[in-house]
Amino acid sequence: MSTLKALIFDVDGTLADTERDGHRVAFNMAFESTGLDWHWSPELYGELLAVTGGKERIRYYLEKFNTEFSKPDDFDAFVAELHAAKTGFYTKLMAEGKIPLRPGVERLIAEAREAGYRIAISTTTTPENVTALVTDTLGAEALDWFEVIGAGDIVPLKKPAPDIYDYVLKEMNIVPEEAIAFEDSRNGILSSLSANLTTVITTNGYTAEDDFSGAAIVLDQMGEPNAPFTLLEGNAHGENHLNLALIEALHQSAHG
Ligand code: XBP
Ligand code: MG
Repeated sequence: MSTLKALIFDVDGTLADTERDGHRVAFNMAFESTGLDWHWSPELYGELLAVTGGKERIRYYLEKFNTEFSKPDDFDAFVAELHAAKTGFYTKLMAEGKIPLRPGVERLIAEAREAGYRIAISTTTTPENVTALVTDTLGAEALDWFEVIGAGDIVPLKKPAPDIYDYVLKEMNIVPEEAIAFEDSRNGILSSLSANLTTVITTNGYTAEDDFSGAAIVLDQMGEPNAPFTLLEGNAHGENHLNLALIEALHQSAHG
């Protein structure tokens, strides 16, 4: 029997619905500002999400969807510059405050902190993007609430590899049995399960049809007491929103 000590959150799609109206829009702004005639529609972006990481996604787009593009000599630098421009646009969009946290996220984080749980972030996105989202939704002081923010290129392999979760666990000096992960996507859960973490899934528009085999529970959202989640898979242990009682019960079922 191991004690639950930490909650580790994915960012994109889990804390906020950032992909369609945040990242995608910022990529398109970067393409335009660089003089490229590329445009990623919401549908195409859904296909591009097969690959995590913005730089990796740009490469995947050119390999699979825009093979006519003649790559500049220094292609690595081209991708890096284009992606840096995208990060600039994304953080500006966050500052405009158009992307709120998903339902229940702020409440759950408050409950976890109140109860003395350690909290951390494990994400594929660029660190500046996490700073922008957390600051613009919870306030600048909230950055200190997260004991570790594992993000972006800090590990060589992005999700679905377990590396970013392994990194966060190591930095927190805990074993997987002492933590629980919160994810929204197939690549996310492949990463967290490979790191041996019990995983709670909240789906979103892009991931509702994903295969979440191995999840402790699959919900459409964390929900609030007066705006409950829909249970998609698993046992909600009599709860109608994702609270600590449910999280502890899921952890207990996995490790009890
Ligand atoms: C998030 C990602 C990221 C963002 C873009 O995946 O795949 O690449 O879409 O961010 P997850 P960057 O939620 O599984 O961590 O452009 O900064 O890479
Ligand atoms: Mg995600």
